[in-house]
Amino acid sequence: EEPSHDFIFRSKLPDIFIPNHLPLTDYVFHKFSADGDGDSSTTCIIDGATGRILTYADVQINMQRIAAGIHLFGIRHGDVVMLLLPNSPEFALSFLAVAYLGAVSTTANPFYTQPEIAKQAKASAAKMIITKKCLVDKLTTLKNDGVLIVCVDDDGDGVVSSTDDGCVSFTELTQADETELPKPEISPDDTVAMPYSSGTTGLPKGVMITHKGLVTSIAQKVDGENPNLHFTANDVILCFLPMFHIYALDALMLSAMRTGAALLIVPRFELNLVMELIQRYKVTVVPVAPPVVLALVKSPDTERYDLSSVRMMLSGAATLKKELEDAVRLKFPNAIFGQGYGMTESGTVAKSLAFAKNPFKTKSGACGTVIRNAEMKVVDTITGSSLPRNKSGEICVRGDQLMKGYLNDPEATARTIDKDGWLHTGDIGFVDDDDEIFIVDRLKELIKFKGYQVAPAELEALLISHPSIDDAAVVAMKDEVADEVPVAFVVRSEGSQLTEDDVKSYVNKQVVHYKRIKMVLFIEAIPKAVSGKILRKDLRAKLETE
Ligand code: AYL
Repeated sequence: EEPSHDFIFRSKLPDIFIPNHLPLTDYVFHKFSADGDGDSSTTCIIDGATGRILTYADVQINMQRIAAGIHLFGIRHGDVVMLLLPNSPEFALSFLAVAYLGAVSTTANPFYTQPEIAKQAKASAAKMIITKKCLVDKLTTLKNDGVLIVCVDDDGDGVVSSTDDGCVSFTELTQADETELPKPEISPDDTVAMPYSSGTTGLPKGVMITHKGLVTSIAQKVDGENPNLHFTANDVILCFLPMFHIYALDALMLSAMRTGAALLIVPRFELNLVMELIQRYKVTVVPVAPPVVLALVKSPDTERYDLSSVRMMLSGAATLKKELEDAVRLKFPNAIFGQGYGMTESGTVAKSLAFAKNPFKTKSGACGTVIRNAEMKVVDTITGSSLPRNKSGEICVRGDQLMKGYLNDPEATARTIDKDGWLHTGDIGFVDDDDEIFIVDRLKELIKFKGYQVAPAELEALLISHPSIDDAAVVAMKDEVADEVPVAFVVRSEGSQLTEDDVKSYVNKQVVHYKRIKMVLFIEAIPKAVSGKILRKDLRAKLETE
């Protein structure tokens, strides 16, 4: 049978020219180059922890010096540097320096346990880890294996501290001579960022995001006559969302820098501190995730601060319940509220057109409209054929913003991006009559705890490594605060007296807090298809009857 034509959805905004032949840092700082109109003496970064300010000139010179410093320590084009840092100016500077050099940043959660860090560092073949003093204890084995450890001085006083712990001081990088480093050659298809994501199935994998991909993703949001996400040089953009994650890296940090806005970097989310910072720095843009929306809606303290400077609030990374969105809109009537939807592998897929320079009317509960210079379709999960408006199916997206693929995993890459270039998100949703996208379900096995990824396969591998566990499966259970939490079904080996607490303590000490198993259910056998695939739907159904 001949395939009929595809139903393809596009942005309401026209396509634009995207200079995605440029290396990422040339593109991001173009405004401040010889042919740009930016003023480099304006604020680029405000360190929320100390009040320190870095101008666009400071950031660019530091980027070049750190690049020269990293180069002196042997990092070359294509080499991988792990960033293991909380949100900080040093995170931003390190990321930019690695990109400038043509090397690759693999970003990791600084709260990861020692084995989680080791797994990612080894899989990505990181040659250098940039971190903080308080985290080096987790890196001893890697250091002994020859990985170079760079430490940001905790006191930040610019004094080179002793290196008798075998670590290089970050100050040694910032004091390098930028004129010693010739401008590196970079191709648009070179990988620049490599966060880890489990995608639609299996273990976390290195997501190879190229210069071209990231430039495209940023441009789709903030470039053009009528940008979809209208950031300007007058904006102060708050950043407490984790910078190791694509949402903050792409949609906040790099998008802010492209537009000449100021980025207020906050190491962690603490509601009252955040509200005080909004008041003090007259923050205009507040990017959030659903748990933060809940905290804002519930807080009696929002009245105690002057939050009137906020003109835009955007939520992303997980499902936001419509009642919650309605409540936050009521509480901040002067701010435009909307959602973004994306995936580590795909960059931003959708953004609310309420954020455009010339905004459109949008509906509560929608996660945006597909970004410009991209195509989207919704496919029937059984037949694979594309569906018209108002019909739910798997969301697929195509465009230059997509990842190049998973590191060393062509099979997983081929499962995710098909031969026609469509990335299959594993999300179920539909497009309504006004081009707005609604996510209704998730096809993939991924669990999202407050927007953080929990890969069932990772927990299952840990469970099965226990001598008294024959088989195991992990699925999501609904949770009021976290949205979803991981729950384990466990098959005990013959004669074993293993308890729920035994299982929890075995797994939970090996993983970061949001991957901890919340409940254990013992079962005779894990339901599986003939192919060996775990029938997760059956297990989730079982959970509901518990
Ligand atoms: P990952 N509503 C519902 N689910 C969402 C939403 C949303 N608004 N955003 C993300 N998700 C889920 O790789 C969805 O299941 O990246 C999606 O496949 O950690 C999965 O999270 C991807 O999880 C932006 C705005 C990126 C948001 C993002 C989110 C990145 C989350 C760029 O501009």
